[in-house]
Amino acid sequence: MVKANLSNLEPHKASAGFTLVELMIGIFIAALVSTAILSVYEAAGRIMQDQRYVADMQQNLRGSIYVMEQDIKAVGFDPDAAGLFGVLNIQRWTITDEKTNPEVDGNGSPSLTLASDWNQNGVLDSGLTPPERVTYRLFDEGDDDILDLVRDRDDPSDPTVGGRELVAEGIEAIAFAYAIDNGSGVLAATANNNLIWAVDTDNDGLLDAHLDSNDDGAIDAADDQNGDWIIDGLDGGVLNPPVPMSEIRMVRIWLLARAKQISKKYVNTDRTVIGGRIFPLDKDANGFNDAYKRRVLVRTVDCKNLGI
Ligand SMILES: [Ca+2]
Ligand SMILES: [Ca+2]
Ligand SMILES: [Ca+2]
Ligand SMILES: [Ca+2]
Repeated sequence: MVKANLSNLEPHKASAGFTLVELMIGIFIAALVSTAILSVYEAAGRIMQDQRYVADMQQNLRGSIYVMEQDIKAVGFDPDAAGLFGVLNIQRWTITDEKTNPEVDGNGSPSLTLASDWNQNGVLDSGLTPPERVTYRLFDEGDDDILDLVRDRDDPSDPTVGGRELVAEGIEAIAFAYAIDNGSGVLAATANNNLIWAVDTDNDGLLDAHLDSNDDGAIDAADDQNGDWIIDGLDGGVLNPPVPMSEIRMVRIWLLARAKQISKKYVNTDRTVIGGRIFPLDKDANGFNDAYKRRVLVRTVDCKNLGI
C-alpha cells in the first residue's frame, strides 16, 4: 500500500515547479478575470441603483401631484355659497424643520392654502377629517437638509393645530401659477392669446405679474428678460390692476425632485425654471453643480368648484 502510494507521488514531484508557476499564472488570470467581473458587476450595480433613485424620484413626483390634484379639483366646495372657501393663501413662507412654525417670507418658498366646506355648514372649521383647510409647502423633515413636500391641516401658520402629513421626500422646489377669470367668465389671455399664468411677486396675496413675459406660449428662462433669475413684472408681464385670489380658476404646479443619493461619475449642470425662479438660485454656479439627478414635473389642474 505504502509503496504504491510513493510511486504514485513520483511524477508529481518531478513537475512540482512547473505546477507552481502554472498555479501562479492561474491565480493571476483568475484575479484579472474576477476584477473585470467585479467592475462589471459594480457598474451594473451602480446603474441599477441610479435607476432605482430615478424611479423613486418619479414616484415621489407622481404621488405628490396625485394628492395635490385631489385637493385642487375640490377647492372651493361651498354649497351654502358662504364665500369663505377657495384659494385662501398663495404667499411665500419660510421652510422650517420640526421645531419651528413657518412664517410669511417674501424670499421663502411658495405655499398654497385651499379650503372647502366639507360639512356644509357655511363655516370654515378646524379639526375635521377631511380637513377643511390644507396648505401645501416645503418642509425639512428630519432636519437633514433634504426638503420634503407636506400637507398641513387647518392653520397654515401652525401645523401643530391640525397636524402635518408628509406627501413626498426629496422635493427640492415647488411653485404655483394661476389661470384667472378675465372678469367676464373666461380665462384671461395675453395679446398673443396665450393663457395668463399669474403669480404674486411681492407676497401681498394679489396676483401682479404673469410668467410668459415674452408671450411666446412657453414659460422658460427667456421670460427672465432682465437676467436677474426671477420672472416678475420687471420682465414685462405686469398685471395692472393686481388680481385677487378669488379670480383663480386653474393651478399650474411645478415640482423639482432630487435623487436620494448622488450618482457616481455624474455632474448635474442643468438649470430649470420652476414657476418664477430659475434653479439653482446661484447664477454663477455651473448649473446644480453636484452629483444628484433631478426631475421636474409640471401639471395643470382645474379648480372644478371655482367658476368656468
Ligand atoms: Ca365647514
Ligand atoms: Ca402681489
Ligand atoms: Ca415665454
Ligand atoms: Ca427677471
